[in-house]
Amino acid sequence: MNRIEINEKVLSKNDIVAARIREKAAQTRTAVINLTSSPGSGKTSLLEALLPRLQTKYRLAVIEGDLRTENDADRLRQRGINAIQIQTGDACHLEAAQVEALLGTTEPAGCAIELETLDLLIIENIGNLVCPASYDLGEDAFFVMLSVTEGDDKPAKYPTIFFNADYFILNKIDLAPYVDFSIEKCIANALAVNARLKTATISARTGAGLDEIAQVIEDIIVAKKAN
Ligand SMILES: Nc1nc2c(ncn2[C@@H]2O[C@H](COP(=O)(O)OP(=O)(O)OP(=O)(O)O)[C@@H](O)[C@H]2O)c(=O)[nH]1
Ligand SMILES: [Mg+2]
Repeated sequence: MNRIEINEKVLSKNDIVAARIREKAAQTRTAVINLTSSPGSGKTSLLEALLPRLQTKYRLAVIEGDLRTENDADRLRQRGINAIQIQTGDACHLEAAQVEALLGTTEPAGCAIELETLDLLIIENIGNLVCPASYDLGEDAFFVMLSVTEGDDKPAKYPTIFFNADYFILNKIDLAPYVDFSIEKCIANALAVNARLKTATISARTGAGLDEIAQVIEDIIVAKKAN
């Protein structure tokens, strides 16, 4: 019997849609960031603190993912940020098709976000350190966040998301003196999983470290424009 060897990776349906988003964002030179963490690490707080100042320079929008409520999109809208909420019902992660449906790549007439008009699209994924790790959303950069109340062993326990991430943001460092958490150990655990990971320690509450994150995002936007 003749055997045919197939060496190419078989793309999942999600990968195919993510590739379409990436292609579209390449055409419009829009930087796309996927931000995820466990529930309540401070993703929306970071966006609330950071985006009003980035918005003075760049055209941006946010897609918010949660199982239920418009709370996070409302919080950002109150700060003048263009935000659209996806409610997944029971699903623990966003899929590329849900993002594409808002971008109008399948139905231009009904699109909610025009990539052509944006320098930056941030997707705040559902709070979960497991499922979002495996779903490409067509992003240029994948940010994973953790906060100091969650335990410094989490990168070792949930390695896939840290392995797939580009940036690791450790939030709520203002609370570090009050909890049993070693920042050094946590970062070492993250780097042991992924030595390429860039790391930053911040407090969305006090503003510590936010200049660095703003610069990282700006660099991603500028690199996208130059491509
Ligand atoms: N002390 C302190 N509290 C923070 C900080 N960042 C966020 N919080 C608080 O943490 C809680 C959760 O913050 P959110 O911004 O809603 O977290 P999230 O990751 O967006 O949550 P989900 O979208 O529900 O997963 C809120 O009560 C925030 O005020 C921080 O840097 N320091
Ligand atoms: Mg949130």
